[in-house]
Amino acid sequence: MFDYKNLHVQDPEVLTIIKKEMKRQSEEMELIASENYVSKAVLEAMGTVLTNKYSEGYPGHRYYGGNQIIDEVETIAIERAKKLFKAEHVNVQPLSGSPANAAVYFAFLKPGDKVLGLRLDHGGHLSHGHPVNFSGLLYNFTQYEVDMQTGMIDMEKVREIALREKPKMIVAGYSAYSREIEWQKFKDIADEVGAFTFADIAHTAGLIAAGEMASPVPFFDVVSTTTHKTLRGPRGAIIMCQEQFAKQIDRAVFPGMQGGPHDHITAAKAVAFGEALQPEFKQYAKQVIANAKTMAEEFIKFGYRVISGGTDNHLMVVDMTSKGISGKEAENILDRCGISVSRSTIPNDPNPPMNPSGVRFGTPAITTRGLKQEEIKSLATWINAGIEHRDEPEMLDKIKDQVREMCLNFLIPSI
Ligand code: DSN
Repeated sequence: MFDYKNLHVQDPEVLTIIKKEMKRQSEEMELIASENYVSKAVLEAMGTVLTNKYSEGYPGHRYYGGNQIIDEVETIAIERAKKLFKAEHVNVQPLSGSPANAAVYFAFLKPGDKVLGLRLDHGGHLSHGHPVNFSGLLYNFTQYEVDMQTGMIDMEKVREIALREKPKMIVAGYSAYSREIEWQKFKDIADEVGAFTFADIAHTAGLIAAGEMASPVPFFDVVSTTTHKTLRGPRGAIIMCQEQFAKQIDRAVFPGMQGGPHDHITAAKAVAFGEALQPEFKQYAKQVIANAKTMAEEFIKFGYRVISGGTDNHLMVVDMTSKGISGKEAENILDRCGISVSRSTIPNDPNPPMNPSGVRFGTPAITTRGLKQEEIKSLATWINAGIEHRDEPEMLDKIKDQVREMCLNFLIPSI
């Protein structure tokens, strides 16, 4: 990989910090559902002179000179994304997930328009209408919920709300929801009330691209995704839409929301899409799901309440109060053991978002490392031991050593 010899001479202070993070990533287990490890090729594409270029506009229509080569890289990223998701039109310029979603709203809505989105504490995303977010401030969101008994979305309830509210857009696709999404039912409801359909598949894009989960792309009006979660590309996003909305999406991204795209990231997106088109990526996606299912089963065996009783994708939300501990406390204890997780609300959480009741666990990163069901069982055992013996420093030290040893046997591709 990179030898960092220039950084070493010019700015050892920053290099020291980068090296500390490399060591942390190498020696700790990453169970944050939205994180992953890029390949060496993706990392190399990001560290290129393409970062030096300004290229407002689109291939063949730029507002700066010297963009003939940038046009080639953006075109290849677009073509690969179209093939990967079977999309009619793709914009590869969005800088990240929230800006992509802002562009989608900007393309389809006027401020004050009515929209349906899933509540944040039920698994939705901030940009799906939370009152502190631009989405909730600019648009008139009504939030739907998961069913408290099943932990799953009740499509009859969504239909009732849609018939009552008559939204202009319905948002589906979530950040902390572990079940298949009934895309076709969302589409049917939207058609019944005359709403646009918008899917945010940031979390499951890799699983969808691999054909391991159902895709909304062929029939939803517009679909956004980040490129760095299960899709395993650089930090960024894309928007896909039906051809009839292509112009309004492109205009909303540029000049509506953004200036120059990040061309070095566009190159890395192209590389990641190329990787996701390979047969090995399908195996990866299958294993991500198999690992998550095993992890959920193990947690249930250990007596944890897993929201919805399991998972169909790469993540699960676990109610830590079933073990007499908050999500934040669990996050801290697991950090102490060399395991990174993110605390999470549970549906109708009685506790505040900074100290919620749950933890969200995900398997994309550890699957990239090569972990399979056998290792997942060990990991779940250590997690449970850490939670149950949280007041025993020697036990926590022992778990940390075991985690580190496993990490050193399953290396990160880019380090
Ligand atoms: N921050 C991402 C996540 O963790 O799900 C979503 O934006």
